[in-house]
Amino acid sequence: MANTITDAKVIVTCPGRNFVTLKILTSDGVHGIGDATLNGRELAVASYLKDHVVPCLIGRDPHDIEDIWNYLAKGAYWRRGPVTMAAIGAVDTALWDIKAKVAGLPLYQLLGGKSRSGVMVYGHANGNDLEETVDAVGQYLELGYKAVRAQSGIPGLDSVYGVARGKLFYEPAVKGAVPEEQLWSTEKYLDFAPKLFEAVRERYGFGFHLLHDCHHRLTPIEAARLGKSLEPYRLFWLEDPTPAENQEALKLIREHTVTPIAIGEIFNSIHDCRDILQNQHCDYIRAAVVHAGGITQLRKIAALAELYQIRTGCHGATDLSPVCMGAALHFDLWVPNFGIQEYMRHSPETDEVFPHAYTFDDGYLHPGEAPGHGVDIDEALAAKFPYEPAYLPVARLEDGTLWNW
Ligand code: KDG
Ligand code: MG
Repeated sequence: MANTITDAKVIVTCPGRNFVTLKILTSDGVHGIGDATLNGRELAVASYLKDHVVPCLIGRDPHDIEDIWNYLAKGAYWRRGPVTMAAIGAVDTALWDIKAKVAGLPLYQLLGGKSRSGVMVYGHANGNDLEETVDAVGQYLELGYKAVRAQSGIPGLDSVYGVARGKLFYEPAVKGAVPEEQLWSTEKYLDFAPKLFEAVRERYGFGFHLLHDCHHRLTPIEAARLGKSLEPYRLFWLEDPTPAENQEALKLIREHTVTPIAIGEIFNSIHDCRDILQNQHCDYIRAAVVHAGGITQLRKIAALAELYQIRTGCHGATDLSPVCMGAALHFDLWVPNFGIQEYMRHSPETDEVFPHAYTFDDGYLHPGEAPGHGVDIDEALAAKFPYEPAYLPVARLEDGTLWNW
């Protein structure tokens, strides 16, 4: 009898932070899993999957990945959006996992084989002030990282994106029934940022890649000024300099600076990427397996980017589960126009809930050779960590105006 999808479970677990995982079961006993986590909106995706997607999967051939993708993306009539695309991304990832397991091959072999021996990753160095952050960069270099992102506390601001609160693992979501509010000052940031990168290069030189995330906070001309002021420190990239809705902003930034631009972690469709890629308004595209509709759409985005020598730099924060990381690493090992992969280590509890085949060695991750994407879920352990409401913070300017977090 033909192999069919017999069931799909949506598993919500909180081993330190919330994750939504889809597990698809098939008649010949093979299962696949996909990440469906959308930070701060987890239950919306869980419901979308349980109530509207899972019933449509039962009885289908799990090998019809492209047809199922189109069925879910076009068949819903209501297209795109982070909730829909995270759900589709989870189905797609689980189906690629199944196909590769049935083939008895690691997923990267089905995509076209390896294009490199390892996946260069960047780690997150952060500190409460300039000194602490510069020291933290050194710790990552000692661990063998070839690329480090630096984010620092800013004089005069209480809490800043990217800075851990006394923990080893930075986690932007804050537990609680409603989001925490934080104050932001672009003036203080722009005054401070060049001093940080000057100090990092002065201490450690230029023999490694240095990255920074603006996290959508600047206006186009402010971003242009920052990019220009950071040119002497030769960043690998400046990420999300402005909010991505106004894509023309990148053109203005480009006219003023040669600091490379990365964007796209909140994009969920190839159509979000299309104009930016075709106009060569970025150097790295950050769309991720989970939020951009899985491997099926991500590889189309990468193929479009390749035409313009734009490289990939997949989002890999802690809210993208180890399942997403595993799938991303297979994609990264294969994709011809690979740039870099973000790697924020998950907590030990999370790693235990999601046993995985990927390994870190000397600045590179490798997805491993296990059939599929190499990541599973320990359901019994996951059940011990029930969902806890948590949200990303909200930012306001010092006069109370709501701003981009
Ligand atoms: O859920 C939001 C986080 O993933 C985001 O704030 C992390 O910007 C981020 C990054 O570059 O990792
Ligand atoms: Mg970012």
